[in-house]
Amino acid sequence: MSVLAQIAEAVINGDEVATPKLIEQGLAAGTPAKDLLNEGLLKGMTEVGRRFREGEYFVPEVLIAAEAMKAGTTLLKPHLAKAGVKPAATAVIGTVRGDLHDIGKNLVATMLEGAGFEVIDLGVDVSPEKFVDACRQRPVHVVGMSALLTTTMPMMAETIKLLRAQLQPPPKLMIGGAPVTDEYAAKIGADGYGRDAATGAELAKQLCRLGRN
Ligand code: B1M
Repeated sequence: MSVLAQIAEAVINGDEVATPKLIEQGLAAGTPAKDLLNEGLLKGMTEVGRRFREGEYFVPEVLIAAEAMKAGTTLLKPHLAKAGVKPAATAVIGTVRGDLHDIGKNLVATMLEGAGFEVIDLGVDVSPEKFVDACRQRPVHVVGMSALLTTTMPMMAETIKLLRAQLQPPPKLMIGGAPVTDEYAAKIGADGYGRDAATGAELAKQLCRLGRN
């Protein structure tokens, strides 16, 4: 098995020890950092996303795979920067004001990274103004809002309203979280709704017109 296939496999298996070792091995053998990222780590994470979407993997497996991917990307980052490899697009993500749930949001952030996005994670209890500020500091392609409470869902509507009023043109706007639906997304003027972390990342790619893996 090639080192790239082994890296993908290590991420799929959530092997936090083997993943960075294999990245080191690949770098030592002269494999371009970009290939180690795209054909190794991201390929593995795409498969994790597929398994999660199809019910073969559950939250713990995804979290463990995310740790393995993080161990690999930490090692790879300086090499990617040296090689001038830039993320395909930038995503800002956060749990909206009044809401402290972040397990799902963190999974979406991981899947977005796994899909090649640079992710600016604003954390929890994020005000509409903070979302706007984050988009003013850099070019942002997509903003993701998460809400787990029926009482904080209307905050997504307020955030969307402010983002659309303050940013011309506004980034693509997507929402998600257990109580959220497609109908609600349409009602409040979001560009889309992600049912889970994997479909959220796929949606972000579609909204930013990045190719499907
Ligand atoms: Co809270 N809580 N909680 N809680 N909590 C719920 C959500 C609840 C349904 C429990 C219940 O009553 N059955 C209920 C909400 C009821 C409602 O509004 N209808 C509830 C409540 C009431 C509360 C408090 C008000 C309780 C209290 O204090 N009286 C309080 C509110 C605090 C606040 O936010 N201001 C509260 C507090 C907490 C804890 C802090 C204890 C903890 C959160 C810890 C944390 O997140 N760091 C917590 C937890 C853990 C839950 C449950 C048990 C689990 C949520 C979770 O992490 N699920 C939850 C009940 C349940 O769902 N079984 C509950 C796993 C996670 C992977 O799924 O977040 O749905 P989820 O994310 C999914 C998708 O929704 C989607 O992808 C993810 C992965 O597939 N997704 C996106 C999420 N965001 C997305 C964004 C996208 C796309 C997809 O694009 C941007």
